[in-house]
Amino acid sequence: MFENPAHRAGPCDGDHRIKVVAFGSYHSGKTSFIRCIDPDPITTEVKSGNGTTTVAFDLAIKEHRGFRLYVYGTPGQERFDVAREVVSFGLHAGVVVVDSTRGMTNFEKLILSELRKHGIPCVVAANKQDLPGASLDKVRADAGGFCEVYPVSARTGEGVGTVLDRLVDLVAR
Ligand SMILES: Nc1nc2c(ncn2[C@@H]2O[C@H](COP(=O)(O)OP(=O)(O)OP(=O)(O)O)[C@@H](O)[C@H]2O)c(=O)[nH]1
Ligand SMILES: [Mg+2]
Repeated sequence: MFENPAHRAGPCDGDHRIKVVAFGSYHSGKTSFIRCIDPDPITTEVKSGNGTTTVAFDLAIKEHRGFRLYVYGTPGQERFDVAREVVSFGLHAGVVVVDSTRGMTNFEKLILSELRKHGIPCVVAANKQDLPGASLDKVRADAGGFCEVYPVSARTGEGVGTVLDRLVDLVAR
């Protein structure tokens, strides 16, 4: 997905714009994460079962520590792989949003290893920490010690600011 490094934005290039892309499996909480960043995001959701699902992308725009962050949410369903590739174009950093009640899926592990392979800064947001079945330790173990993992609840907003701080640090250093 990130195979052409020439298409990457590289380190933040002085214009103070940072593009972050949120990945994760179906219903891990990516759109909710985006809404914590920007209460009036662009979304492309359709009805799915009792809820909704993203079919193209979400976009949150936020001024943060002197940077303008463009945080894109991707579709979780694997059949939307083309949309994910298009939205990922030129990313500075990635965040893998994981449902901590189920642990990291194989798809999320694959995304994480692709990001690492291409040297793209990334962190894991261990989401849904407000739920009783959530395990931060399990997500940390699934990440295999290769990536920083932060506890988040996209329902309460807890931990989202810490993830943004860390992403800015990784890109702007
Ligand atoms: N309790 C709790 N529920 C959450 C949290 N984050 C998301 N949810 C719920 O999980 C469901 C899916 O959330 P979304 O934000 O739509 O997940 P998504 O990853 O964008 O889903 P797709 O676009 O279908 O891949 C919704 O019912 C949310 O309310 C959280 O931190 N805590
Ligand atoms: Mg979504």
